[in-house]
Amino acid sequence: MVFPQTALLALASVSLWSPALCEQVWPNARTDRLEWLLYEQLGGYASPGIAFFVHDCVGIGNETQGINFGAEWLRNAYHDMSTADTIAGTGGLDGSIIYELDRAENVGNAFSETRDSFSGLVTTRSSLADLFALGATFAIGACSNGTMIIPLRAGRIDAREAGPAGVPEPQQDLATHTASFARQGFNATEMIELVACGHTIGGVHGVDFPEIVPFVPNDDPDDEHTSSFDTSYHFFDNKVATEFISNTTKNPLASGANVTTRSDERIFNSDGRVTMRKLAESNDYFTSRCSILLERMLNTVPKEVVLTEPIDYYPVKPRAAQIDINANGTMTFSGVIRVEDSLLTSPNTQVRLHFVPRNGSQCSDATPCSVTNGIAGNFEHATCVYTKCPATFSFFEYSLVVPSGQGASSFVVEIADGDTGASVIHDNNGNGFPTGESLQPQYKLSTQQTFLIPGPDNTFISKQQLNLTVAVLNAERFTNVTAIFYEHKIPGVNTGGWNTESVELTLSQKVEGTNFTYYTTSYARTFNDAIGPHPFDLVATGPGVSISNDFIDWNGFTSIL
Ligand code: HEM
Ligand SMILES: *[C@@H]1O[C@H](CO)[C@@H](O)[C@H](O)[C@H]1NC(C)=O
Ligand SMILES: *[C@@H]1O[C@H](CO)[C@@H](O)[C@H](O)[C@H]1NC(C)=O
Ligand SMILES: *[C@@H]1O[C@H](CO)[C@@H](O)[C@H](O)[C@H]1NC(C)=O
Ligand SMILES: *[C@@H]1O[C@H](CO)[C@@H](O)[C@H](O)[C@H]1NC(C)=O
Ligand SMILES: *[C@@H]1O[C@H](CO)[C@@H](O)[C@H](O)[C@H]1NC(C)=O
Ligand SMILES: *[C@@H]1O[C@H](CO)[C@@H](O)[C@H](O)[C@H]1NC(C)=O
Ligand SMILES: *[C@@H]1O[C@H](CO)[C@@H](O)[C@H](O)[C@H]1NC(C)=O
Ligand SMILES: *[C@@H]1O[C@H](CO)[C@@H](O)[C@H](O)[C@H]1NC(C)=O
Ligand SMILES: *[C@@H]1O[C@H](CO)[C@@H](O)[C@H](O)[C@H]1NC(C)=O
Ligand SMILES: CC(=O)N[C@H]1CO[C@H](CO)[C@@H](O)[C@@H]1O
Repeated sequence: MVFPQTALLALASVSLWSPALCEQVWPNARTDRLEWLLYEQLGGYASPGIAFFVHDCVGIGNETQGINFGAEWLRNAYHDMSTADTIAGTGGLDGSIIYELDRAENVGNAFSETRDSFSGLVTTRSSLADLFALGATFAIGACSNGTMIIPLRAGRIDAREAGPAGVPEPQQDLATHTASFARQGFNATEMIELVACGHTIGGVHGVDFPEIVPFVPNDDPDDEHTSSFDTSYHFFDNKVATEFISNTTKNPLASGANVTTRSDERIFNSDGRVTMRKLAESNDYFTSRCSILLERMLNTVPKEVVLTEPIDYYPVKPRAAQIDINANGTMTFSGVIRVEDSLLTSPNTQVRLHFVPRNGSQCSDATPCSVTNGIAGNFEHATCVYTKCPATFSFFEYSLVVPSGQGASSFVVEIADGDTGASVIHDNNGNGFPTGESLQPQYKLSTQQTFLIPGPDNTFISKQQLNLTVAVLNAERFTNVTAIFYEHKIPGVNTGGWNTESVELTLSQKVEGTNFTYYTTSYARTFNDAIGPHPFDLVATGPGVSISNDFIDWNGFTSIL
């Protein structure tokens, strides 16, 4: 069946067709990368699965060794943030902690472990500071069994160097802590609450704090001599408060033998236990106060940083789109459509893509521009590490060949219930999903190769080469077709900025029977750490015209070994 655009518009006015509600317009350079990491936590299409590190809170940590990954990711975010000066508008969640690990206030493995878990995911669209916030939201969600979902905003900027010291330490007195929390933007009541919110998971490691948790000769030698804050140290609940109020707490910072380091006791008692009693009375009140204060903590950033709106998921999201120009005068649009499972209302539901031809030409029986995939075409499923996910997703592959003169500037996605016939058009808030067909890497013609080359001192270092072919539509408009490659300024650390290299592509040939022209280049990079190549950008410029295709992932290209 053929679906010209005019027919689509006519159908849209029929009552069976209701427009889908979605505020976000795709693509969004500031949030799309984090949307992917946040909502495709497990499974999914090329998901790194980083949230698995904190499944059930402890995650890949080992409770018998006293290692709780959820607790580490939350403590990491607080320590990075807690040197903020909210009056001056400096510091906050900015990733500066990676330069501050030699300080006594940052003792323990939590901070280097969190850095190493996330640094491979740093891109120009996901700063280490954003990833630290993401990690904390994962931890809070996983430790609360999915009941506390902290809204995540994007846009934090990584510091290039250490900031001032000032993480609170347990031997400091109440006045010092009150002043410290005021500097961080939390008043005396909020200080009590935020400390309780942090100290509901994990505990104090005697290997790092022997003055708080003293070494006992016959103690279990494996658990880093960890003494937990409450009896549910892998669960985000108000036991930290109930056990404190009932005077049964084993929290080493509240009832430990060393009175000097009982900072939690001093803080929790500072208003005559009024706040702790309220937190102890209701777990719902506890988690709601913690949600508010932890969100504020994660959004504490230097004054020049502008955060995005909270990142919602797209009910329908294009993924891994490829456009190849074929030798026979056609072009192939292929890729993956991610669909929220709740939209797949019956086992017979069909997902149809309707492409809008370039320059208003019409689809026909001879040259159709729709493609349909049923539930059977679902080849992947994305879910989350919480018991209850905000959304789960299915993935549908598509491939459509059209004459290159017809092309396609955008498409809409129709989801049709196979039983009732009811149909919903997802049109990206009225914009359609743009294909960006005018400037496209050629996945079938490009190749990527990795090999070892002799380095200094008889060692070998890795070299990666991308032989890139790009198809440009109506190339006469442009004087320059340029690829912009990014490399980390600091190998291995993966933050602290980017070196960019602009490479002019060379005109190769006009593709017979089409208005596309191939441009090529060969780009080689050497690297001495495991961090893969960063996505690159393409730009075509000419008199009064400029188009771009940004953030192209190397993973799409064929690798030859
Ligand atoms: C006066 C303020 C605070 C002091 C003095 C303090 C002190 C400490 C100490 C000494 C530890 C033991 C660390 C270890 O052995 O690994 C700890 C653990 C922890 N803190 Fe705090 N803290 C404070 C506030 C906070 C806040 C506001 C949060 C988060 C909202 C937080 C989150 C955590 C977490 C999650 C752990 C457990 C880490 C693990 O088990 O690996 N702390 N804190
Ligand atoms: C956790 O640590 C204990 C004690 O060292 C060890 O016996 C156990 O195998 C570890 N478990 C995992 C899952 O690594
Ligand atoms: C987590 O939530 C699910 C239902 O949402 C429940 O069945 C399960 O017992 C909860 N787990 C814990 C540890 O509370
Ligand atoms: C802290 O602020 C909250 C509201 O933002 C207020 O209810 C509370 O009384 C304040 N506490 C102090 C000690 O000022
Ligand atoms: C108690 O803690 C303080 C501060 O860290 C330390 O100076 C002192 O030696 C500790 N006392 C004992 C008995 O460990
Ligand atoms: C707990 O200790 C405090 C301070 O010593 C005391 O006022 C309170 O009555 C005790 N509470 C219980 C439940 O024993
Ligand atoms: C043109 O080439 C493409 C890609 O090889 C192929 O899928 C398509 O069927 C061909 N079309 C015609 C009309 O030969
Ligand atoms: C190339 O573009 C011209 C001008 O837009 C158009 O008339 C012609 O049909 C196109 N040729 C092909 C093969 O697409
Ligand atoms: C990639 O391009 C380089 C430079 O033009 C060339 O030497 C090499 O043979 C090409 N590699 C492949 C696999 O085509
Ligand atoms: C276009 O390419 C030429 C030759 O490679 C180069 O000299 C010039 O700076 C480029 N112009 C732009 C706007 O990139
Ligand atoms: C006649 C016409 O509208 N031509 C346009 C077709 O699409 C290309 C690429 O978007 C434009 O450059 C042409 O102007």
